[in-house]
Amino acid sequence: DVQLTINDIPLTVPEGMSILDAARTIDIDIPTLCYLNLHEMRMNNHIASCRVCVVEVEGRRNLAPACSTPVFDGMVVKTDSLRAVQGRRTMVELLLSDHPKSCLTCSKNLDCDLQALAADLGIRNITYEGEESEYEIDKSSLAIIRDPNKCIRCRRCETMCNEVQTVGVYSAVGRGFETVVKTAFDLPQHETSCTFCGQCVAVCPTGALMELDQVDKVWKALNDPNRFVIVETAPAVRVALGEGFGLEPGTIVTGKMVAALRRLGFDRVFDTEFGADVTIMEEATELIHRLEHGGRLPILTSCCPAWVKFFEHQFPDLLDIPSTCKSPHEMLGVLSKSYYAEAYGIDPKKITVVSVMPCIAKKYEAARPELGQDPVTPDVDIVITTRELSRMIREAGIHFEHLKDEEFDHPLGESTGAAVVFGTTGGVIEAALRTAYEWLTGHPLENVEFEPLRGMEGIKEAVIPIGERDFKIAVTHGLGNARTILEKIQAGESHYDAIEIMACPGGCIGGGGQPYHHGNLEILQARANAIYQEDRSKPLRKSHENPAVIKLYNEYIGKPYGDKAHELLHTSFTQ
Ligand code: HC0
Ligand code: SF4
Repeated sequence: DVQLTINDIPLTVPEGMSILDAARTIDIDIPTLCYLNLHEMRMNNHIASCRVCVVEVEGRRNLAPACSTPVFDGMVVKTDSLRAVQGRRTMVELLLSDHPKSCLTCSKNLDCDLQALAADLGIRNITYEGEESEYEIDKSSLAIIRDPNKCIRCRRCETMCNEVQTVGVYSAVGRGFETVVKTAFDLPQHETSCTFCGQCVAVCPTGALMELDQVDKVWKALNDPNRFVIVETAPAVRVALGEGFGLEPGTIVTGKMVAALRRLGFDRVFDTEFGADVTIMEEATELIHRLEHGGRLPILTSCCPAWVKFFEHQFPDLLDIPSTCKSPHEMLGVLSKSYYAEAYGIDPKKITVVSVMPCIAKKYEAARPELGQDPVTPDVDIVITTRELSRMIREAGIHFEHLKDEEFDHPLGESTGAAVVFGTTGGVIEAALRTAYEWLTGHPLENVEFEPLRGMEGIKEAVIPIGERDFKIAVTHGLGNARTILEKIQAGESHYDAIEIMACPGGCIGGGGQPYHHGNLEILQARANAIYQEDRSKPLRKSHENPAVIKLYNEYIGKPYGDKAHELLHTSFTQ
């Protein structure tokens, strides 16, 4: 340990710690736009490119970047001296001199770290008349918009994509002012191996990386008298949407969210969780089918579209092991346009299904041609993120905090606790086990909570005895962790029966479309806790006990994994 003082406050911290992290231990925030140490995700961006965190170190002539300067014994640091503050302002002014001044119309407006810092530092004019770079905006993908003009070269996206997700889409080229973060060979985003997980968007401090905004499309559908507009909401949205309205992370806003969606004018408010319960009916049956017919194991969950794109690109030899189930929001979409439409006499061609997701990749998934009954009838028409929904609510002038709770519409709004846990890492496999256990043993499962599958560990493993057989289960989140486990399977070093994989650290609660965590991962933990609390509060906690799901199978689908189920609820993967 070393002893030092920061702003005359004495403190003791471990050797090797940066000044910036040391200051945080005594609640002094040194601003930074590039540094990001998300220990739990194994992300550490410490390239000292923005130079906003400069501080004065006694005995040194130059200001030191706090993020990359380690503490030493007897060090005397001033973060708030006139020189340090001036240095910081100069750096921000330089960044602003080469940044578009279109904050008012930027989609990151009021959520931008650069804007917030300029406000905090009281910058009122930009003294440096620099030359502004001009780059083309990349609108090639159906999920992510990349505007290099707003890039401040912090390289967080690069670290996230290369080191945490191991996809390697971005790299910085050039030096100094000329540096720019580009895709490999400067390819349009949709031609790269990008999975659209959106984690780069989640850590971008400015509006350089944003989701494709589809709010206008939703307004248009809502205002078209010829459209019957159905909305469905993902499990993870209800534990994060409140953050957009100043509520504490982890506040459960299911009832308010339903009320807000009705006020926005949706004709029906359904729940992706109904689709999640149906997914479990199919996936548990598929697992049992593979066990009985000597099918290939492990079975991999396939409801995360970024993960699907990742294995299609990177592990084409494993294309036959993921479950063929469509993801829950796709199942809900196709059931809305078939089962529900037939029962209520609505022309499926007039139905628009909008799904609200924590995820950016769902935008790309919904556009996959095989996920629809025919080319003009996709299962899901429009996907908006949690952030886009909170904007719509504000745009409509709805006081979200004051709304009274309302219930989802029936029957596609009914769900069990098993469906809500889909929203956090480990949840899908836990839900599947709750059903598979009862189907395989014929006995009721007393304790439905599988503790070893829970928590934020990157790779979790557990052996779960079911009847005569021990099931070896793994759970991973973050694509880098997924790669580790798949490479072991390829090499024949590991044998599992089932693996859940989610692309985003934390699972869907940490999705790229959620309210920004700004580097505070306690927010993800609070959302996860809320998911488990919602599960405990449900009277039914096993998917196969959902009465509306039982009715769906009796009246419409027939057997799980049967012909009708295959036609509507299953898909295939391509290289
Ligand atoms: Fe998820 Fe889903 S759990 S992927 O993370 O399976 O996005 O929340 O909606 O579809 O249900 C996201 C979340 C979903 C789907 C469900 C699954
Ligand atoms: Fe990489 Fe994910 Fe961003 Fe694509 S969306 S560039 S895969 S971090």
